[in-house]
Amino acid sequence: MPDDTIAAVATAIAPGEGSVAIVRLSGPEAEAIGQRLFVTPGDQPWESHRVLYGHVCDPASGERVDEALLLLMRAPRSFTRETVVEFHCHGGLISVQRVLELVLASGARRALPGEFSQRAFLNGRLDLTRAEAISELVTARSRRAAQLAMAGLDGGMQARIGALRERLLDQLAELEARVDFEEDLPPLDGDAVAAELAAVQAELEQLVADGERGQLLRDGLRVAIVGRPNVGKSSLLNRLSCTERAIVTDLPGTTRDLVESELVLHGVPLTLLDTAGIRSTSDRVEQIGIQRSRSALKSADAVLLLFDLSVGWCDDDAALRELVPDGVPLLVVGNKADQLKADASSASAPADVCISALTGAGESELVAQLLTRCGHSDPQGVQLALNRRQQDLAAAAAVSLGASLEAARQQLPWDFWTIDLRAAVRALGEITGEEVSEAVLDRVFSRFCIGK
Ligand SMILES: Nc1nc2c(ncn2[C@@H]2O[C@H](COP(=O)(O)OP(=O)(O)OP(=O)(O)O)[C@@H](O)[C@H]2O)c(=O)[nH]1
Ligand SMILES: [Mg+2]
Repeated sequence: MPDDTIAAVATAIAPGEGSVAIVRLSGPEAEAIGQRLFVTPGDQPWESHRVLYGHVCDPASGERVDEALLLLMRAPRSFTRETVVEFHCHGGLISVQRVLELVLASGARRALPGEFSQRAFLNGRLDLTRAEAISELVTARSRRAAQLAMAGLDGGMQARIGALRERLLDQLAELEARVDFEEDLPPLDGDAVAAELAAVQAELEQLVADGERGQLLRDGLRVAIVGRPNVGKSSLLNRLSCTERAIVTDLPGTTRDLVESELVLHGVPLTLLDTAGIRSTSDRVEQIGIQRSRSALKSADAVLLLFDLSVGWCDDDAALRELVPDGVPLLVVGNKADQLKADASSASAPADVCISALTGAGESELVAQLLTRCGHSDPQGVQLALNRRQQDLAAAAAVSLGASLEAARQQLPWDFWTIDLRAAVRALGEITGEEVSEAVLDRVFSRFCIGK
């Protein structure tokens, strides 16, 4: 168990923003440090789970550094199950940093990312899936991602994985007993064991597939809008993001640099990239912009290739389509449908969807097709989603179960079944945190933000 006291600013740090900032301490010295630095007027009792009003003062000079509230939560009734002290200071950068410096000068150590949560885990306050869910909630970029994180925080993942692990442990116990005391025990029905292992394996595979869809809600997508000059790329970016983010003119070559916009479509966080129209040009600045368009096209998670319906699909559009890497979802979008003459339907031939960035026609069809191509077909379908780490472990467990089932199929002795079954149990225990090494824990928590 850690025996030192850690401290960090627990709230977001951004210049000039936020009205309250919290400096959080956890550990055996937290209360003593709080008493040393906090001066309270009047007769306020220093009690746990009470808010005190006062000033944070520099004990060396007596200078008042900030007016603040202090919250003391004595062990074990705190997030970390250690004694926690929080200074609720005025927001802004300078005074909060000074409060933290005083706390550090009084004997606390700067907390590593996720170290408060790591202590909560080590002290049995949280299981690993809940701890990870907290981090996911903090970093969620869409409401759906936050809902998934909350499902994990409510213990849904722990219960689900824990139950599967229990089922495997039951089978493992039966098998191991037969390895040692076969003749003293009633015979074991190998088919029933194999059926149970196969059922757990199927559930794990389903969880991995759901996790893949959940990943989209967590990580979001980078979508590049590319096309020849003047086809309406910037107009589309502005329409989808409901802002006048990018400059639009009727001059080809208006956009010279990448323009990014963050938005959420059907729960999926998107970074939309408007790019310079691709053509051959002697303009130096435009050439550099076009180079950036080409790299955006190659590195994006998905590409919207725009062309102008009033001009029609041409060889240059076709050449651009060739640049999109294999396997990257691509949607060919005909724009300026409002200018398309009724008798010119051939112009729209290669288009997956026709829109007008000017009027908004076709926009919802475009969004629906884009998300479908990126694998987001049923936004409400995923209720629980494993993160990457958990997915890898669940997939490894499913593979181990496959090996056990193979031993079953070949009717090998019981101890051959148990080897891989034990590996599967261990992998699930690594998800829930019941069987996890310190190195893995350090890696998991280091991805958290500081102060969490
Ligand atoms: N009629 C019509 N005009 C459009 C539509 N979309 C864009 N435009 C016009 O087309 C012109 C070019 O639009 P932009 O959005 O600047 O085109 P772009 O593809 O970003 O052009 P570059 O930045 O030069 O590559 C502007 O005059 C827009 O108003 C549309 O759907 N219908
Ligand atoms: Mg543009």
